[in-house]
Amino acid sequence: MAPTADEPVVPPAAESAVESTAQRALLSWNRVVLALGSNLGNRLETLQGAIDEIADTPGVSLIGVSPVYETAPVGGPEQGSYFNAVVEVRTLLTPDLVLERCNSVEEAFQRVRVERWGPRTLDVDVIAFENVVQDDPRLTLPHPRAHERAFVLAPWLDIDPEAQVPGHGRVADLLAQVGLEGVHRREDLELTADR
Ligand code: A4P
Ligand code: MG
Repeated sequence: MAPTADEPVVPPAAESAVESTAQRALLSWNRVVLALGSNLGNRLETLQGAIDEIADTPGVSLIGVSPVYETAPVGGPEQGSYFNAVVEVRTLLTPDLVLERCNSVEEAFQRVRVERWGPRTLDVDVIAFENVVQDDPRLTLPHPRAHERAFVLAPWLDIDPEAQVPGHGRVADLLAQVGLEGVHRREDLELTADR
């Protein structure tokens, strides 16, 4: 029946618009920062292998890979120096699935958890997931110690000079406070995003 003059006519929403709105709500590409550390075995090969595994994850797209830093161990028993790096990804995965993937990558490199802060072939931590702040001990966001660790802040700043640690401020300012003692960029080494 044709509408009368005083009846409002609401045109139906285009189906494609409805679909893309729904998809946006369900699937958004979130920005995630991951930190990698290794101080056993072939450290550079391990970090590169981990980056390759991260890049191969469905729903994960690698955006940036930092330089390699050689760093003095922080905390734990006496142990050798670390190689540390930071990668930035965009992902469709939830925070829990990102952590699960990080744990699988660690396992693939035969990480054995013997003691907290002890030597390890590979540690992959979720440093930040967008601006999410959560206190869950299984997955604390941002990583509870990232803002005070030069071995995370220095490589992160290299790939994103505007980076912020949610709730703590700019990475550049945090690194200026913490200082660069014990962290040394290895100009002679390189990690790559496209292998
Ligand atoms: N967990 C909670 N939040 C997170 C998160 N944001 N990312 C839980 C990753 N894991 C998170 O982790 C212990 C528990 O933390 C897990 O059950 C996880 O669900 P883990 O990797 O099993 O153990 P860990 O790494 O020995 O302990 P932790 O507390 O993560 O140690 P950190 O703080 O990561 O420190 N010195 C140098 N120079 N370079 C390093 O890379 N790394 C460490 C480890 C110590 N000193 C270092 C370095
Ligand atoms: Mg860890």
